[in-house]
Amino acid sequence: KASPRTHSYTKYNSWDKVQSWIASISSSNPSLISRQVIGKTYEGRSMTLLKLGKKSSSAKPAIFMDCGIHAREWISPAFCQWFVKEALSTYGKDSQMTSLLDQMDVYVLPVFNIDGYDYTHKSNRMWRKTRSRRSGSSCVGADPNRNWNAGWCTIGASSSPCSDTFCGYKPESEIEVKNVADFIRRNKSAIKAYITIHSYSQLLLFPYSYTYDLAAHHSELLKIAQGASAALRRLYGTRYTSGPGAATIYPAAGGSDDWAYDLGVKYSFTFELRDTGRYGFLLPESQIKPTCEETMLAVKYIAAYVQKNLY
Ligand code: PAY
Ligand code: ZN
Repeated sequence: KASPRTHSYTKYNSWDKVQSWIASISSSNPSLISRQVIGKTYEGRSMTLLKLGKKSSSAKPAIFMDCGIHAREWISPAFCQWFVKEALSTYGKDSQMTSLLDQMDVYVLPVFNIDGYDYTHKSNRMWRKTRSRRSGSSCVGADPNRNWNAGWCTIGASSSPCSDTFCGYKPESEIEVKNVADFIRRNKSAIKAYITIHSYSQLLLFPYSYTYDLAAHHSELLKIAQGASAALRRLYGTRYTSGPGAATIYPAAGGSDDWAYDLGVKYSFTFELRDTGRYGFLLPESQIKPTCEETMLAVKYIAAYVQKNLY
């Protein structure tokens, strides 16, 4: 069993490695981290959610962050692992992290689409979707970022099971989406921010993607995204573009950020990490460290804003 110290944060770890890391890191520091299984994937793997935060006798507001909705976006789970490590190692040293974990809980789902992630390591590096099957179609999986109940399958999604953007047979047809949606619904009053990590394109997106209509909190979300992008850029000069999904990348219905926002989670963001296409999904391992370091600054910027603007 890998201890959190021997785990490599600068490699793209297989699901088996991530799974043993989840077990060891959550038992390494019981006063700051705990874990809970929120359900199983289609293929039966346990979806373990980590909760970071100082134990408190009263209810704490929370941030929910997931990585690896799309199987091939390997830098994304690498970032969630990095975030957990950094949170634990800087608590008590970095004043912002200390105050964040004292006052709030941060839920981290290290790999959302575990079946797909495992498949990209073993069979097809460019797989994007889940691995669900249904009789009547020989095509496998649905797009877990088109399967949420937010303008479901109306635009930028396909109703064809063989498409890479297949929206599924109905909203939350994918068990992984249902498990996370159920958790967020159950904890709706605590969850103040939703952050989902994708790659690539270097964008910081916020609602909406299912419509060109501006979100009710558009100017506040834009201001936060621009502040977070500026913080990120300060480290290595990496340029991000901020804006609503539909106008900034493309219209796409059924996404998790729009769903969380419409549920009432005001601070809802989608990161598209490095790069802008040179390597795309095949970002070299040598870029894991700088990518994670700069992304930490943006995520911490958003967290600090949320902490100061609880609602
Ligand atoms: O919010 O509009 C949104 C979602 C955008 C992402 C999506 O298609 O779900 C963007 C893509 C992603 O990360 O999956 C971008 C990558 C490069 C892709 O596959 O096109
Ligand atoms: Zn993605």
